[in-house]
Amino acid sequence: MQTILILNGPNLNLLGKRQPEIYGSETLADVEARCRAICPAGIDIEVQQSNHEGQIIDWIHAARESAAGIVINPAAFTHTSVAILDALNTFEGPVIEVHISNVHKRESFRHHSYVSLRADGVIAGLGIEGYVAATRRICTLLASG
Ligand code: DHK
Repeated sequence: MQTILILNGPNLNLLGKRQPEIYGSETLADVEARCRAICPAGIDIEVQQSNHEGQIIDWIHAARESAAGIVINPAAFTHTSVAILDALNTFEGPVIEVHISNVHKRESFRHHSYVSLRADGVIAGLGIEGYVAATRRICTLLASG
């Protein structure tokens, strides 16, 4: 069994309740159910969320041993965290960066991403369907070896 780690940064524990006009009304539990539903046999997902940068870094380090790919929505850490970029650079599998909203249509401070320097793909503005697209892409990459 291979695992895809789906990591979420600060405030995404409130997904579904927080600014639904921007982030929608579905929750992280919905993200988990939708992503698991499209995984073929032999691939499972693990969804994690933290409001703490160090915890996210620790999960990325653990993923070096336990995960085949990472889907990451670093939320606000996208725009600030060299440390999360450095952690992702220690991970050898595919990494897809997801933003629920179209960050390029929003404030200019959201236009820059440190994580994009490592990501193999970047998805923005598809709502939580972005997680599903990212998970599908990682499944494809894992299947192609
Ligand atoms: C989520 C956040 O919390 C913001 O800080 C980012 C991202 C955008 C999203 O669209 O998923 O700027």
